[in-house]
Amino acid sequence: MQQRLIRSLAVIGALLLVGGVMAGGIEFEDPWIREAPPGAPSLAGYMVVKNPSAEGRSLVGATSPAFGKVTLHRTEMEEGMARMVHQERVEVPAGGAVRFEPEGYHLMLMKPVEALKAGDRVEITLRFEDGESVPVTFEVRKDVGAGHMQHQQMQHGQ
Ligand SMILES: [Cu+2]
Repeated sequence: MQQRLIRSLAVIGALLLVGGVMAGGIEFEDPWIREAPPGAPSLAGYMVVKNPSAEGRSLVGATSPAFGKVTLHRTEMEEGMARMVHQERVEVPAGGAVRFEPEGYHLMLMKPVEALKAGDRVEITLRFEDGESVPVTFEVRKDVGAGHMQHQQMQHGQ
């Protein structure tokens, strides 16, 4: 009887974890990194940043022990060419969300310390303008959208 109760509690705990990471009112959903071929100079990280609070928040940077440098990027189309543009800040409006996804905003993860493969977990600390820093665990995955452009083939703009 007691064992069944413990098992139910474990299931509830797991469901809460699936719901996303909560920190300072900001919620990070589905954080993942696209697997890249070994030796790739950079990888891309994606997630959904939700801000259920009544105040707008701005993401201004990120760091990770797994990468030499992490910056905020956005892919923009210019005359039919995809181009990555560095973002000083990404605003997450009150009661809104910003999607980091292929062909849009992404975390540009440069100079990986070691090759990462699907299934690996990496911690990236996201920094907000108000000084709050939030560590988030990202999972490395193979890209599911085969139709997507290869990130490495795009031009880098600053
Ligand atoms: Cu980029």
